[in-house]
Parts: sequence; C-alpha cells; structure tokens
Amino acid sequence: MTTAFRDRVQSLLTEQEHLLSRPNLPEAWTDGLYRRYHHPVLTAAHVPVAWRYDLREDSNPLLLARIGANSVFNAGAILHEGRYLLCVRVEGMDRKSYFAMAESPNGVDGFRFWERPVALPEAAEPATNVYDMRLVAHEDGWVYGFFCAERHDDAHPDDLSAATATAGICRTRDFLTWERLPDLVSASQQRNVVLHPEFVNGKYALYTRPQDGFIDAGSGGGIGWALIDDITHARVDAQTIICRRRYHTITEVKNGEGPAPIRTPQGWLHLAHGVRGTAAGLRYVLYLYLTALDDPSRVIAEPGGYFLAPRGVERVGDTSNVLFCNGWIAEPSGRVLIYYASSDTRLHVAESSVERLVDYCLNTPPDKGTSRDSVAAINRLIDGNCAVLKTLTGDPA
Ligand code: M1P
Repeated sequence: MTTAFRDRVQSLLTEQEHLLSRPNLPEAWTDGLYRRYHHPVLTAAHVPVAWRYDLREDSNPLLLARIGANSVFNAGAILHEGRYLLCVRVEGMDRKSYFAMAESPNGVDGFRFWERPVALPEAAEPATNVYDMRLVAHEDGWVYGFFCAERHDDAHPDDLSAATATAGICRTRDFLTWERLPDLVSASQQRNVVLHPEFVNGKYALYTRPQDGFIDAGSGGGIGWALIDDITHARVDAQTIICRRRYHTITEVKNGEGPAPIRTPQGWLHLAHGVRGTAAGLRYVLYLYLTALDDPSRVIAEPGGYFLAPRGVERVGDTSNVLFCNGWIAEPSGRVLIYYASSDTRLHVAESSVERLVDYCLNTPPDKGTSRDSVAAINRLIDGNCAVLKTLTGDPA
C-alpha cells in the first residue's frame, strides 16, 4: 500500500472516529416531560467505513465508497446485562433495509456498530425487505425480535408497488445468533406487531396493527391485541382493537404500537405513533397511553394529543415530518431513554422517567373530540390555577 493511499484511509477512519466519540449532551427539558439529547445517536455516517469502502488499493485506487448507506433509523432497544444495545434499521442506497446491532456504554453517546450486520436467517418465504425490529426480553427467557417482512404482492403482478407487510419473528440469547421462527399468520396484513413481555393467561400476547393494504390501514381500526398459543407457529385467530384511530385526532389515518410497554406500579406504559394527513403529506407523532396491570389490553389512561413531534431538522428527511419509535429503555433508576427516529433518516434519544411519563398519562386531559371540549379543559386548568396566581401576584380579587 502506498503512503498516500494509507493516509487517505487513515483520514477516513479518523474522521469517523471523531464522530463516534463525540459527546452528546442533554438539552433543556421540554414542558417538564423529556429532554432531547443534542446530537443524533446514529446516522448514516456512523455506519462502519469497512461496510462501505473497499480499502484495498489494488481494487479501489480512487478510494470510492462501494456500498452506500442511506439512512439509519427505527431501532429496537434493550438494556442487556448492563449493555445498551440497539438493533438498528440501516437502509442502503439500494433501498434495502437490514438490521445491525450498535452498542453504547451509557445509552446516549458512543454508539458503535458491531463488526458485521445481523445475519438474519430467512423465512420459508424469502422477504424483499425487513425493518423496524422490536426487541423484547420475554419472561420465557428468550429475547424476541418482531419486525416487518415486506414482499411483492404477486396477486398484482403488473403493479410494481403492490406489496404485503407481515410480521417476521426471530429470537436470540446473545444478539449474534438468531433463530428465525415462522412469520406470524394473520388474515390481514400486519406491521408494528409487538410482543408483550409477559405471559397473559398463560399465553403469549401481541400488539398488532391490522391493515388492509401495504400502506393504508383501511378498515384496520387501530392497535390490536391477540393471544397466541404457540410462539413457534404464531397465528392471529382473533384480535380486538384496544387503541382506536379516531376522526380529527393525531391517529386519524393510522397508529401503531412502538416498543413493548414498560411495567410500572400504575399500569403498562405504552408508546405508539399516530399518523394524520396534512396538505403537506402524512405527519407522524408519538403518543403515550396506559393499560391495566391485570389486563394489558384495557386502556386506563389516554392523554390527548401527542407527546413528541418532529422539531427543527427532525422535520426533514427521506420521509419528512415523521417521528417513529420502536425502542426505549427503562433503567432500574426509573430513567427512560426513548430512541426515536426522525423523518426515516436518523436516530435520536430523549430522556424522561417512569414517574414523569406516568404522571403525564394520568393527568393530561383526554382528547374529547371537539374544540369546545378542548376549551373547557383549558378553563378547568385556569380555574384551578386562580388561587395560585393570586398568591403569586398578591392580587386579592
Ligand atoms: O415512513 C414512516 C413509517 O412508515 C411505516 O410505518 P406505518 O406502517 O405505521 O405507517 C413504516 O414503514 C416505518 O418504518 C416508517 O418509519
């Protein structure tokens, strides 16, 4: 290798090392609910140089990238034996997504990809594209990964954009070796399928998202719930809608469960995305809800509106005006790290706590459906604040 070529390789590696070792600091709290960290935790520029460049001078004397990385987003997350692990969706310039593990010592910076992308075994019917892994440490002892497997819909051979969405299932104990289980069998298409971390009535339980088409939820009424007898041959025989889409709300077009819910003393804490239409296209925001500990399918608190929405540069990307989250980590201390992607382009982290998130769920007024009701809720808040304001201003009136 010539010295000049070696220097160019070295500068590629040094530049990336600079990015990977960049500290990430929290910003100010937003409404007391969460605080974003300043930098994205992962971007396409974090994808290892060795995955993109041929570093041999004889076959790549110009040192060109051979396999481009387009974006890094929607990641499953888990705190495993003290390690902060993400199973990230990496999308190449060829539009194919694949999974890659990344690890950080503290969950907010220093994320580095493992040596190679995940070697995901194929299902009986190969998929064209796989994405959006939800990692769940189930009480049966396995860590499961549920993801979307996309295939061309051969019922429409002349339509190149006709596709089907199915839930793929895999499991692991070390995140290196993955066992692929048969895809979920369901009468409807399914995306955003999430495994509940505990058995319910002795069965595995799934949050589903029935949809008529690949994009459109259609008659799919929202986030569903299904009990599964055998996870190694999972099939949805019946599903009930537990978190409905509603007219003129953040979920009007569709919604979907995010990561697996977190068990809290007050109930199961859920994070989901809601989608509405605008003149500028779809807008994806993140919202929270709470379900009963003794029945995770029974909603006990549903705050109105969104919890986290795209802001600033987050609003722009391959699919603009989108926040999506399929991974969060609840630390034993109660701190919660929310890994959210913006505009299908990059991955961020925001920090909150179980205490704040549950308080938010229990005390944010629900969306009652009309402007009049929204004003009534504001007036109740003002009424409650009058005495405090008088004390502060000294106004006796
Ligand atoms: O482009 C936004 C998101 O669209 C899909 O999610 P949903 O099925 O809920 O609309 C997914 O493709 C997701 O990966 C993507 O971020």
